[in-house]
Amino acid sequence: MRIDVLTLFPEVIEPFCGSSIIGRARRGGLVTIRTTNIRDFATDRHKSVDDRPFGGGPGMVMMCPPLFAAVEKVESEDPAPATRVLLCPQGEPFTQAIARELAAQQRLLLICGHYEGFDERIRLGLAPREISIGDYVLSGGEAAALVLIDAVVRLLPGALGDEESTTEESFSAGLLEYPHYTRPREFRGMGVPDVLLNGDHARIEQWRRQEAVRRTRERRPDLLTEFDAGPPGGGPES
Ligand code: 9D3
Repeated sequence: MRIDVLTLFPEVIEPFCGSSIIGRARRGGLVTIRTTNIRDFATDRHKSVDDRPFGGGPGMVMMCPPLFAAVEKVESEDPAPATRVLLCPQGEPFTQAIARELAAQQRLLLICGHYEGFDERIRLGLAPREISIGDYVLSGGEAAALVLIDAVVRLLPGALGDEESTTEESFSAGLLEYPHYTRPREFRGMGVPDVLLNGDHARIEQWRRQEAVRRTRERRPDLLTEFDAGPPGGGPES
């Protein structure tokens, strides 16, 4: 996969994409990630990338010419068609299902803004998929692009080590994680549930599933299917 990031702050994108699982995937040739500074495509002597809104009002608006030039230049570097993504608060809420869809593409082109908004003709002319990462206000699209890259790259075949990948498909899919413990057996007066210490793997698995369901019911009831949910009002395990 190739991912291009169009941004005014390439220095924010680069270190994150060199570290951890993403860095390893890059070094292993699973993904090529390139950043392009939209400002390099400004056409006036002030290197403008934004301007005041027609009709007045607060803030600045990202203008069309530099961004279109950047998109055309970057897309011309590789014949594979790119799935264009505009990171913006008005976009479709990002989910694991969208991450899976994007991970199946050959090429992604992510566009980050840093202004009150984008000139509407960016949407008309580039027809990007618009994605938001949630209902809170960021100062720009870069953090959202990093979230998306992280979620997508770890899904590429071979990106996760053997140990990391197996947990993904485990019985707990769709539930929150069960509680984890490691050494020491006692820490500042806090112990470890006995069931985890006596080696009965069937009971351990049963306990973990019960705790995962309990936690999901308490914290994220919206994730529970009817099958997981148990009787309304909670059964004996709550
Ligand atoms: C405070 C400015 N807001 C006025 C109602 C509009 C606004 C414009 C630009 C709010 C945030 C931003 C910058 N945000 C993003 O570029 C962004 C974002 C986000 O803020 N939240 C969740 N997902 C995303 S993806 C891109």
